[in-house]
Amino acid sequence: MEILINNINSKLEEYLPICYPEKIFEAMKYTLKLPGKRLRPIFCLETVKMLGGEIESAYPTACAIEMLHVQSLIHDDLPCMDNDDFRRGKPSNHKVFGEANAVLAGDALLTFAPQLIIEKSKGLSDDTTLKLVHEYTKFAGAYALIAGQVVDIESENGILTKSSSETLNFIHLNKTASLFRLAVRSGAIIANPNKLEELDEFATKFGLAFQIYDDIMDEISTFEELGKTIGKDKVSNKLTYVSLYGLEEAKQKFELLINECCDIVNKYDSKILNDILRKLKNRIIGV
Ligand code: GRG
Repeated sequence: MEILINNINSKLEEYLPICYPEKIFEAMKYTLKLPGKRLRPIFCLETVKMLGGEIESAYPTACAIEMLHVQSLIHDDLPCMDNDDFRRGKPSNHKVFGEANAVLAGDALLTFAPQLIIEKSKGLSDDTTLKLVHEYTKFAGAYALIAGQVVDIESENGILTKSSSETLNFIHLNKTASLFRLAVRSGAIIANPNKLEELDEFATKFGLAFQIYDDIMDEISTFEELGKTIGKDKVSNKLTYVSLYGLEEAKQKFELLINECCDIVNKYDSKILNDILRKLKNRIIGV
């Protein structure tokens, strides 16, 4: 897994050279280069690999999805959103570059990512490239990622138009599962579209499980482990799996989903995806 992460990091560096005006590129690269887990690009590249595709052709898409993820983190940390001073163990983007540059850095990553897919994807047909950009725009926009964030903010302000459990599922399916779905679906589009539906089900379940993991970790983890402020959900009375179901039931829901993910991934050959699932499960449930 370390080799794959190093390859992703070198490609991220290669794909984003610094130009004039340097400040915007420095702001874009700052959060991008901090040590994230790179789960979404790994999911994209591993899908390509386990479906027998050419992994090199998928790096621009995998890196574009990481750029979109980083954009969402930079904007999520802004004072007008989740208002967090730390991300990936360091001061968040707006704390270093100011709010205006953080907004612009997010915008620039969001718009550069599809440019990267179009300009750098080698060995893919125009039809495949068009499908990849289409997936990107579908999952980044108001029908997915942004929808999740809007309802998340509304729920924090006490606005609930559906039941709490429906609202929570809507938020997490859109805010968190969207980018895992985008990653895995893109991999299937590159390598074998016949497997798209089954792997999309895996990514959706994983996205929900990962958000439950994130909610549980906010309760049980430390700043050192997570690299961001801990315990904020409880203080702000946020609607989370832990606040709605309690810690034990949240753990059970997490375990059920992770086991379902394992059942799908076991049909394929991916040591890396298996390792990720096992690591998350061990952290929450124990061996
Ligand atoms: C697309 C214009 C546009 C806006 C985005 C701000 C926003 C709207 C959405 C917020 C989405 C968000 C921050 C979801 C949280 C998902 C989550 C669990 C993030 C943490 O992921 P990790 O643990 O992070 O994989 P690292 O740092 O390891 O990459």
